[in-house]
Amino acid sequence: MKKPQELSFDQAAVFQISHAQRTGLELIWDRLEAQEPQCGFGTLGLCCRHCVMGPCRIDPLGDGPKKGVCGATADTLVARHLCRMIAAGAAAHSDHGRRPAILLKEVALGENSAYTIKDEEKLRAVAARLGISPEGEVSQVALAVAEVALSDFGKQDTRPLRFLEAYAPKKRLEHWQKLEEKLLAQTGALFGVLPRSIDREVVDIMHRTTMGMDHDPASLLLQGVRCALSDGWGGSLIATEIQDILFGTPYPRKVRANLGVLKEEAVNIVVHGHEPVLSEMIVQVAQEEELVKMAREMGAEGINVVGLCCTGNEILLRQGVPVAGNELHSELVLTTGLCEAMVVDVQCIYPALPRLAQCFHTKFISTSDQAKFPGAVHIQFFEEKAAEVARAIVRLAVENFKNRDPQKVHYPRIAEEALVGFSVEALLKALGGSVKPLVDAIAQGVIKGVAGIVGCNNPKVRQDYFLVSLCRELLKRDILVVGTGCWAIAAAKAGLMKPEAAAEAGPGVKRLCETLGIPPALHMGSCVDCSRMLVLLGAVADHLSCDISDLPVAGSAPEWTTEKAVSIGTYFVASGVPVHLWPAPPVLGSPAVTKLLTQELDSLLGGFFFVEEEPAKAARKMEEVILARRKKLGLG
Ligand code: SF4
Ligand code: MSK
Repeated sequence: MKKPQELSFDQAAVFQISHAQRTGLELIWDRLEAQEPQCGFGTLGLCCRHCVMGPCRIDPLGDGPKKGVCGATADTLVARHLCRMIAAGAAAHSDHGRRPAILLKEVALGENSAYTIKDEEKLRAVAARLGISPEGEVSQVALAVAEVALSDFGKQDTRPLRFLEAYAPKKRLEHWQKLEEKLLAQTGALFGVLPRSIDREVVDIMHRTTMGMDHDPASLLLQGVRCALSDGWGGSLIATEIQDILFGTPYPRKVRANLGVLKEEAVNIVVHGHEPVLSEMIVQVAQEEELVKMAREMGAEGINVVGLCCTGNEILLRQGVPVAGNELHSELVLTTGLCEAMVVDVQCIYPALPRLAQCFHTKFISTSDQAKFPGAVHIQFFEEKAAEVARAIVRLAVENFKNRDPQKVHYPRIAEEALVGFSVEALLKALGGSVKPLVDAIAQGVIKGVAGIVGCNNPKVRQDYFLVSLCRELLKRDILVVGTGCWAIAAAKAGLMKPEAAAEAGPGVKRLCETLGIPPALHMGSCVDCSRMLVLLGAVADHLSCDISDLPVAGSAPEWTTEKAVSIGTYFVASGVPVHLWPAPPVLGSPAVTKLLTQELDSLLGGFFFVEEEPAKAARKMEEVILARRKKLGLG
């Protein structure tokens, strides 16, 4: 058994893992150990179960087979598998985006009175961007925006997504169009890159990766690119923009992060998953007098709602609700013995959680028809009855306070302060209304460039070590860091989101942060909010009349876990951003696909993937990319 400090870089986690090890509670690291050694074929992407002539596997080095039963090669297997990962990731983000789009339509039509439009200014700005008249009745504008969003999910023509056309910078849009024309002229075959509709690109991948369909790795990967673009400039962007309209655009606010946000004297409700639709309502009803009174009658001081993962990020940024941790904290938070309820919606919710909750008094409450868990209490969420459902959940948690066993309470009183909420609108405000000061800071060499860090925790990597160390390495090199998801929570827990943390950065980042009053690591939101980074890149590119692939920027997903991260990485690469990954994706079984991803995509799209195991080495490579682009721009 590994020592807790080998498993996590976060002292609160180390404290809690030690407790779990002492008391015999099973955690994710134990299950990883039980799986080892993990399957080499799977690690290399060399297994296939797409039909029942299989399962097939390919042995690249030994005496085993070099083809599947149907004749599929390693290149096909690897490319098909990666494509399906992209499709699954894009589907998750985009299905998330569909929900607020439908809700906006219902609110506009007066069919749902539980929600309102909180940010009318953003609604009118989004409408104007989409070419819809921003004037007139709010409900009319909202309906028109919702209709465009919903049509991007299901339209059947071949015109690119309206959201992509409206938001992608001019030169990038031209680049994708020309690429399609060039490939047609060179090969006589169609290679689509521009997404037609969000649902269609996922279906296309599921179709073309069945037995006996597309076996050409380049063709498969280009469809992967198209599908990923339908996520970044489509489903995720729609999620972000419409959630801002319905729940408010984030602006900077001070918050607290880590397990110490739990309160011993209060009813603790942990909300976990990705969507803000229910959690916003839980935060709201938990402040109602009747429920607070009920909590007091139970002997608690009040009700303490805290977030986890990206549901946590959503309400952290918009409501200032404290966040208990990122992905690998989801079990640890239960082991504190302080959670009256864990309420989950969708995505990144370990099926182990209900079993662990049963070791305590915690009610594990699932709410989505798409994410049910054996051992959970299921309280179905209906948007039109949002407040009633949220009240039922909070009441259950409050009633459960009496069942808390003080003997089982054990938690670290560790939490950091952070300044979060850097939406594009908030950043522009901090910059005085335009991206010019940021562009000037880059052009004058005050900072070298900007890096985006995204993604998850992965028990194969010491928790938060890569996320935090990479961030520190980049800041030291005078590269400003922005990001989302579990990285953002890691950076907040590590204190990198306090303005004072600029003292750790190089002189340029320090000066910029002090001038603008911002921290050196900027929290831009949840996983779907990676779209905010695309919008920011687009604004800078348009300001300079250049392409994103000209900008001194780089990205990283250094502890990635989910298929969603593959889609995110791919849409950044496809938008012209080089992206670092660790761990390596399951593609190394095909040298041809590996070469495509790490080299050839660069000439097609202006972005590429690279793998690096050490934070300092990854930061150096990202700096090299940024410096090379500066040189090309004549910035020295
Ligand atoms: Fe095997 Fe081909 Fe079927 Fe895959 S599609 S399981 S490689 S026969
Ligand atoms: S929650 S996708 S583990 S960032 Fe968005 Fe974290 Fe990755 Fe889930």
